[in-house]
Amino acid sequence: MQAKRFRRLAVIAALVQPASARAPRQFNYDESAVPAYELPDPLVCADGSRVKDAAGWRTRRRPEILELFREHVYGRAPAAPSELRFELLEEGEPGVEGSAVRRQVRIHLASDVSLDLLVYLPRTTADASPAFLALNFYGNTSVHRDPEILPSRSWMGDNADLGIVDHRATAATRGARAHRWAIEEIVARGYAFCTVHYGDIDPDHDDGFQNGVHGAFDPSGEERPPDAWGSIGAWAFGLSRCLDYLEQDDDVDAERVAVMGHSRLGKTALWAGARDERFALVISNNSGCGGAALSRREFGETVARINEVFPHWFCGNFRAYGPNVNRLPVDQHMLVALIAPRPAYVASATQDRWADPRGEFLSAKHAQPVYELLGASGLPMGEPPSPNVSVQGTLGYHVREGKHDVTELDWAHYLDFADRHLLATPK
Ligand code: GTR
Repeated sequence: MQAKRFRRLAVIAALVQPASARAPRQFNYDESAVPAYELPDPLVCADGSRVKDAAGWRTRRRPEILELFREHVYGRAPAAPSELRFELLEEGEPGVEGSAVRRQVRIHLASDVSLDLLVYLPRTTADASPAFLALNFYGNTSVHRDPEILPSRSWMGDNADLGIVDHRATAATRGARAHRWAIEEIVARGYAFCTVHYGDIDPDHDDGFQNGVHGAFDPSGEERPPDAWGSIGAWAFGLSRCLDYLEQDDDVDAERVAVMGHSRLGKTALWAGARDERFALVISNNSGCGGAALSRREFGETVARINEVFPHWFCGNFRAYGPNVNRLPVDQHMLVALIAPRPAYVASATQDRWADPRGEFLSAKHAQPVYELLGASGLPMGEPPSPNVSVQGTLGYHVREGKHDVTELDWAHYLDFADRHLLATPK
């Protein structure tokens, strides 16, 4: 009787929980239950021929894979806007130890869409510094307590803990996510740190693509094609516009910019690096499904579920693969392969099983044949390393102990990886 009552209570509790908290229980977390799958070969073209050299990869297979991701996963983004304009909002002595200058720049994309880029420059004797560029979830003010950071003007996800109500930042958001950003360490190691609030580019909700860059650049009055860009495509487009700015900022070496992102913004960093070859290095932190995790493993979050809960992240065509992921002409190892031979780092967390740590490792591993074809090393390990240990070749990987987050340990590995690849070949 008692057991029955508890069961009923559990059912009621499950029903009142939001879908996001409830759903994972129906998902597979058992390695032995991962279905058998065959990955598309990143080196075999659609016509069945195998590319045998770097030229074949560059001219045939790479464009083909990029096109497959555009058509079936992230959608097509427009070209850089002709109206792009940069406005210096503020420059001053930063409240960040070890940084020489804080610069805040408004990047105007269209008459009513602009991004506020926050830049901390390191103290350095070099003419131009390598940089980390990352999108943030809760506005530039959330990344550090520096009182001069300008508050975000755009949509952000409600978060009672951070004092965000009605999608607007309040004083409470200042520094609220500082633990995720090792800014002092980044500038101490000679890198500029650059960040933009992702809501400046496109609000993260299923709004029919009326606002943000979609509202500004999509043809009006036309039905959306099934390969139109979703929000990940939009955020990646925004990162490229930040790089457009950095290209003309003399204090930053735009040929040595690492793009980094966490979670949905890790998916975005991978897609940004795949489509824009100006990014010198790419870091995916706990990006999971639609990011570094192999879709065909269906471990943790699945393609069906991500399309159901976040229909605006991808293009319409991606939805068709939920019920049959094996029909996808790509898997996510090919997204990592698109970054080759540039360095790419994938990181997981032991408790972040929703993001499938093993599937994230395998994506990097299965991108290796492309790196090797291009004369770069891959990942110097066949199996995931012990927790917290970083393995680094031209591909890097670690699985941090703990939950879905970004920590100092993650940054320590990213900085070592960046030092190895971006500082070894200064301009
Ligand atoms: C989850 C989603 C993941 C991940 C995460 C995040 O709800 O299922 O794919 O992107 O959100 O971005 O925080």
